[in-house]
Amino acid sequence: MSTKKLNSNTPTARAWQHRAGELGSGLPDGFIVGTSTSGFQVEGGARDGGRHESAWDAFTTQPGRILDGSNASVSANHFHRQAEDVTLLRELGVDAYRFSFAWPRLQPDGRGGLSQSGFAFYDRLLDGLLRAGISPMATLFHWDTPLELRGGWLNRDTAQRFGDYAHAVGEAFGDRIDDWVTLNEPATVTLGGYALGTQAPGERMLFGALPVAHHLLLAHGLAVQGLRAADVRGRIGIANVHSLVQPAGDREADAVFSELVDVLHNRIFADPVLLGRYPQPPEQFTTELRALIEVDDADLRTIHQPLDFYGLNYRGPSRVAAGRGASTTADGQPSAAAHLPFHLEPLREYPATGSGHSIAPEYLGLSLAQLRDRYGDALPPVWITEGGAGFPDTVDERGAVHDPVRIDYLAEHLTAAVDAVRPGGIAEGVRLRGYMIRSLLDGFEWEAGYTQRYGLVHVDFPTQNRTPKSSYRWLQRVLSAR
Ligand code: IFM
Repeated sequence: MSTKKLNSNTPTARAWQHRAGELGSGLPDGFIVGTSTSGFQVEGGARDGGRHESAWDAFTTQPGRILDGSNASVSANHFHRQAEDVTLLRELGVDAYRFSFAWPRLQPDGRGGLSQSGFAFYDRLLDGLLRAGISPMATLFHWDTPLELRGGWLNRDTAQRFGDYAHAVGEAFGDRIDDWVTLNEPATVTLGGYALGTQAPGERMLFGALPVAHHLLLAHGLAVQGLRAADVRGRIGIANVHSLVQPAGDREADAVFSELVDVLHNRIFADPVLLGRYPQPPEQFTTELRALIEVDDADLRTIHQPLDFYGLNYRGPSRVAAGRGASTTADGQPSAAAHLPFHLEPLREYPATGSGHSIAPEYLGLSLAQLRDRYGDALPPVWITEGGAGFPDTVDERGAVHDPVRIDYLAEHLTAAVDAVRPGGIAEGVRLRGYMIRSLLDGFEWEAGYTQRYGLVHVDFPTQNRTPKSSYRWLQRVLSAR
């Protein structure tokens, strides 16, 4: 059996399109539904208003790094079209919108005061959202590290710079933001950016990347302190990507590597934040993980700040097998992952999105249950801070985008999340606040360039025309049926 990658217009028999009202009326009272984007992925406006370069701008100039050779200098041009995009959000009927402040737009060199033009852009966005009755959730760091910060996240000083930036942004916007996310997916930055080199800045340090994880976590703690010192009125949390990890077979080595991947992908980013300590790695790997085991207790105290919520970004489960894999980079070269003594295997029993993530909604409930079981009372209320599906998408001859598979995906994941936390559900006890659908708009999908689209709204990049997909119309009906 091989994994079947779907396109969003693959015919589906599941007919969620017709059951929007049923889904909407079944959502619990007060359950918040929003959409999310991130600055680098949708804003464009690369040089407008004095935005300086980020590590991702530099990465996109390196040959072979981005699947279609593209960059994000225009992308969905949200920088110039924010008013139209807020109208799309209002007409969609969402309760909340998650966006990210682009660090090099607000603080071009990663230090010093906030730029006036950067401030003006987000000031208008926030006013527009509030006028439309949409609750803003703001992420402080969604991967666009200012290039001026030499050494990026290998340099401990970047954490200090981030704490200062958080404080300045908190002072500027703290009266208007309901929810603050310090970091988006420090695991992806560490693993993709520094361990494997598939993402910016492209380092291939394998276990040598672990200090990056520590500096990011320190940055999180300093940012929470910075926001609280700025007396922001909103709630504060972090968005971590969690993947339930299981061994591919019943060999002892599969189990050991599976535990290692769980530590590297999930637990080193959640345990210190929620419990104030790094996890114990499988004993075979204590040498590789020494950089974390031997950290100063004072750092752990900084990282372990009281949080108002915990964000779960969900893509799907992972299956781990012992032995080297045949992993390649965007341009088909062997990736650093090919040097590891284990590899990830696809879950062949599930179909996959165009981006290759298993469509396995039951694992969303299982991930919530795992968080509850691991962290118990230390787990604050939870948000699904990202959940959505990327496909190439197809525009039909009338200019419409029919994406029934995305509708199924969203319906089944929303249902799985809500059902999991109901009385008697597998994750009963988790206080689930809401679900942020990725994404409002198609945009720059990192190393995949523009080959995968996540939007509820299609963006024709040459003309910048926005066309709501059938998933947008479907979600409109779900939300109005509440
Ligand atoms: O688009 C990204 C997002 O920026 C971070 N989480 C994963 C998404 C899909 O790859």
